Amino acid sequence: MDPSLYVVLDRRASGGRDLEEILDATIAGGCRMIQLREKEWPSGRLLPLAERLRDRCRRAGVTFIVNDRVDLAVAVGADGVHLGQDDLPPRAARPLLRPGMVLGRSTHSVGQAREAQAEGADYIAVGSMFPTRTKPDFQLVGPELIRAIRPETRSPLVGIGGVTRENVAEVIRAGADGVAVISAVCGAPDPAAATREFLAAIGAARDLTGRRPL
Ligand code: TZP
Ligand code: MG
Repeated sequence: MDPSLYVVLDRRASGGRDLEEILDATIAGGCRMIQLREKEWPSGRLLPLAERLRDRCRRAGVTFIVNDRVDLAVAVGADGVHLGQDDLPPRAARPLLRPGMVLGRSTHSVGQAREAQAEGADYIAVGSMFPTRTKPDFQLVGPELIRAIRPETRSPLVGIGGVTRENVAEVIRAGADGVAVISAVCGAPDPAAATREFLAAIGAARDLTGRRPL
């Protein structure tokens, strides 16, 4: 798992383009970890899309994670599932997953991050880093929360929410291993170029912190 730039594919942020097109572009730009986030489609419609994205990720050796849906993640043979605070907690979800599947958890406080760690989450997402239009009910916690959680865990920490090529360095400098982004890649006119620029900015910020990639 390399969450340096974790691109979350969301149809609603993709400007009418197919998610396959965005996926191929971001992989061409160097992205190594993908999430499918679809909150409206019923299972029967979502399954074939998830299978197509899984196939493309598999061919490229890219980690493929499904948001919210443990059942769908297992059904399509995804590499993992991402669960928010309103979803199953890791302790309840883990027994449903295949051995070795990645379990990610969204957190908004030090307490939630401690709980995610104690329950065996494989990575911890922390947000929202900055204001975002993608999730109207976001809780603004800022990169300061990464700074507060960092000493408590060796689990990969991923900053999410309003992250752009301009502000990503702040998140990495706070101690994040990577960032998860929706609109800054899915909504970019050229998602491959956006990905390359993100990765360059992340690499440069890491050089300053002395923190190594996972
Ligand atoms: N969780 C916290 S903020 C957020 C999620 C899913 C939205 C991130 O989207 P964007 O477009 O990268 O701000
Ligand atoms: Mg969720």
